[in-house]
Amino acid sequence: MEEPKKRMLSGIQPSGDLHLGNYLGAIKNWSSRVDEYECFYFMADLHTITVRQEPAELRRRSLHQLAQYIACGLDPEKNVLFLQSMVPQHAQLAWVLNCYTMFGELSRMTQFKDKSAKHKDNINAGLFTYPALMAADILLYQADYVPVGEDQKQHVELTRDIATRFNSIYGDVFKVPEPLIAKTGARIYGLTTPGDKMSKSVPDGCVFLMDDPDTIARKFKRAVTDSDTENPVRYDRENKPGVANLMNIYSTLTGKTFEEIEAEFAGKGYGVFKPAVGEVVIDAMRPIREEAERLIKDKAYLEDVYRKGAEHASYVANKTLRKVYKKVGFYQI
Ligand code: ATP
Ligand code: LTN
Repeated sequence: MEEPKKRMLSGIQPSGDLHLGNYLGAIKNWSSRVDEYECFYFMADLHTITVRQEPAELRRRSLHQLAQYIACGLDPEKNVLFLQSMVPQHAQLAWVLNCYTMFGELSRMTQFKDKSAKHKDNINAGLFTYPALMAADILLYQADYVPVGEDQKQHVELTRDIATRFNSIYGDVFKVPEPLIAKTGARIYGLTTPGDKMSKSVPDGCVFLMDDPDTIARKFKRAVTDSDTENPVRYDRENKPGVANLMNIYSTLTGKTFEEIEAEFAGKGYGVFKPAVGEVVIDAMRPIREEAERLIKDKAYLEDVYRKGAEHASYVANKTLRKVYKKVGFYQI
């Protein structure tokens, strides 16, 4: 008999429009794995409200982000794409797991410390127990692998601890998942702040998937480099972080090695190099933006994807939830 496919699961919060960092660091790699794995990808909107949101904006982004996922190559026929809040089992399992997650463990989470420092007026209980919800997201689907950026590794490790603790009391209920961390090559830094990761909170240095070509060209022209005129285009992450970041973007999108890029731009200055990187990004983003724009107009199709995705996800999630309810002693009829 054929071995069942391993499961892959990940989520992104619909807290802003998707950018080149999300694409190169996460989504591009997700879509390349579809034939090897059974894939579940979702918009983590329950997580998003741990920080105050404008309701109409959250609703808009939840639909637009789905259009962007599909436009990036996540085929809804081959991947289960869904919105977290449409699958009630996430919140249901999260409550149970809250009772198997320790105060001390949650207090050590870096994201909680960072976010509570950033939002001092809204350090709510959801922000604190966020990792128990994330554990529920993963464990409901018995996921084998969780592809995430470095920043989420700590949460996946806590998920493993919660699963192991639960299994040691009740037997093998949960698969213990492994984090899959994107290669360092796909860590993209801000164009204006090459010391920090590209982030939507610094929009000038952030290339959004929905930016038009002129905006992208302008952002690359303004990318921070250095004053080296001798031999400007060479890879030196330590001393030339801006150039290294641009070379990394160029290399990831063209498949060229750093040596090939150095040879291509030998004797040329940043006035030639920066627009060339911009052009490659414009060419890569154009079909994604055009397809996303087309899909956004087809609200009925997107809603149908969400409806089917929630149905499929809910069927899988419910099997795990039933087992958990039985194990902990909830009365079943
Ligand atoms: P923010 O822009 O506010 O920092 P974000 O864009 O990182 O948020 P997340 O939902 O935390 O949003 O990230 C979604 C996925 O994209 C995660 O797996 C994350 O690791 C990855 N990612 C985000 N930014 C980058 C980046 N600059 N380079 C590579 N991967 C990234
Ligand atoms: N916490 C993640 C988003 C997220 C997630 C998940 C990722 C929520 N649930 C489950 C992987 C698996 C973030 O902020 N990027």
